[in-house]
Formats: sequence, C-alpha cells, structure tokens
Amino acid sequence: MLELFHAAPSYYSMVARLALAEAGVAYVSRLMDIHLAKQQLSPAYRKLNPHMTVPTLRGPGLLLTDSAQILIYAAQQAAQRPEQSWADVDASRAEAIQRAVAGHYALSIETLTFGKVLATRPWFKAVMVRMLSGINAKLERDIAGKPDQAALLEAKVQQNRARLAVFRDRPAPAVLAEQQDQVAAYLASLPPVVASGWLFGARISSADVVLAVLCSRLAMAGELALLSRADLQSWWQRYQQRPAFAAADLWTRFQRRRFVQSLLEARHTRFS
Ligand SMILES: N[C@@H](CCC(=O)N[C@@H](CS)C(=O)NCC(=O)O)C(=O)O
Repeated sequence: MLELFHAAPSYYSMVARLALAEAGVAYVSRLMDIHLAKQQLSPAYRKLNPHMTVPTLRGPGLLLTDSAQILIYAAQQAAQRPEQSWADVDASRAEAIQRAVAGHYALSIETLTFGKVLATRPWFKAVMVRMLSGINAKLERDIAGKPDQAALLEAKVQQNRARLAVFRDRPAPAVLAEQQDQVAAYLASLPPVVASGWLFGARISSADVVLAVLCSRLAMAGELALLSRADLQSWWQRYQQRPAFAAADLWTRFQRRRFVQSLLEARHTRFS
C-alpha cells in the first residue's frame, strides 16, 4: 500500500493529493505537522525525505520526495487505465503540457502566499522572523551534532536565510506585486480553453492538476482576480465540480479548525 506523507493546507501536498485522486491511485494518508511541531525536520523524516519537505510518497520499491515526481508517477498510473488516461499520453501535446507544468513550478507559491499575508497583516512579520530564526538555531545545533548530515542541514539553513532576506528585509507590498505579476504572466501563457474542455483537450493533464491547485491557492489568498481570462474562469468553475477536486481536499480558504485537527492527528504519525 502507498503512504502519502503530507500536510493538510500545504500547497505541494495538494498537488500530490489531486494528482493521485485524478489518477485513481489509493494511498494511506500520513498527516504531518510542518508548522508547529515541524516534523519535517525530525531525523526520522529526514531519512525518508532529505529535502525536509512534504509531500513524500512511499510504497514497496517506491520513494518519491517531490510533488513533481508524484505528478509524473500519477500520470503514468493514469496511462495504464484507458478510461482514466490524461492528455499527457498524447505525444503531440506532451511537450506543451510539460512547459505548462514547468512554468507552474517556476512560480514561488510560498513568496506569493506569505507576501500576501505580510502585506495585509504586518504584525505577522515578527512571528515569521522569530519562527525562521528559531528553526535555523535548531538546525545549526543539529549540524554541530551530526557532521555527516551537515550538507543537507546547511542547505535548509541557507533556504531560511533566503526567506528572511525576502520576508524580513523587503517591503511586503513590493514582494506581493512582483509575485502577482509572475502569476499573471503565467496564466496569460496558458493555451485558450474551449468550452467544456480542459487545458489540452477533452482529457485533463498534469497542467490541469497544477493549475487547479494554483487557483485554489489564489482563492485562499484573495488573489483570484488574477484569473482574469473568461475561458480560465469557466475552466475553474468546471474543475471544482470534478470528483477528484473534493477527494483531494483542496483548500480554497484557510480552515482554522481543520488546521488544528490536522496538527493533533499528525502527532500519531510515525516515519519508520
Ligand atoms: N519542490 C517541492 C517543494 C515542497 C515544499 O516546499 N513543501 C512545503 C510545504 S507546501 C514544505 O514542506 N515546507 C516545509 C519546510 O520547508 O520546512 C515539492 O514540489 O514537493
């Protein structure tokens, strides 16, 4: 049986959940607390996923540590069931689909999300700076104690320094405006969608999966106005009706109670 290590409100976890739901791949849910307990930094999870991020998909002879890999795996699984296969199997469309997926992965969803939070709730900056500095202090202690893992831990420290350089040192409205421009340019680059179809024809594709998660995040961040194209708005309305959309638990608003519940549930998750 496959196990998906993921966090309820996490963007890339949602990519994995939607990809697996669209491909009809069943898995056991292993919820993680990446926010307060920070289970992604624990030595046991680090062994599973050295990037210390979610999602991770584990199964017999399978370990995928990135949502992009899980998306490819899901497309391959879908291809094995003709009634569920995605447009990705169509050689004439594969390259354009891959470009659309790569364009999505070039966006910094985290910068968009927290740029918005900080632009609208400036008090959150102190919380975020304290959190990132605290994590780095802990990682630096770990580096001293575990020289064999120093390179990976050091990479995480550098990533947090880069986050501080954006969220602490730059004005949030400028950070947000930059991300809004990038998302707008990405959305403008997508192909025109015909009524009742998906991005690349009559079947969904990997690009539809990532666009659905992007739209969910834009909705949650109050940035859905960036979806200005009428064809994409109608695509988004239709996508939300797909059974996989509900099955994948895509968050279009922050659900405080469910967030807390997921943190409690995550306490029981083991990684070995
Ligand atoms: N490239 C990775 C990115 C994963 C990622 O950044 N996940 C976030 C949650 S959406 C995470 O685990 N953050 C925790 C951390 O960076 O400590 C993927 O696509 O899986």
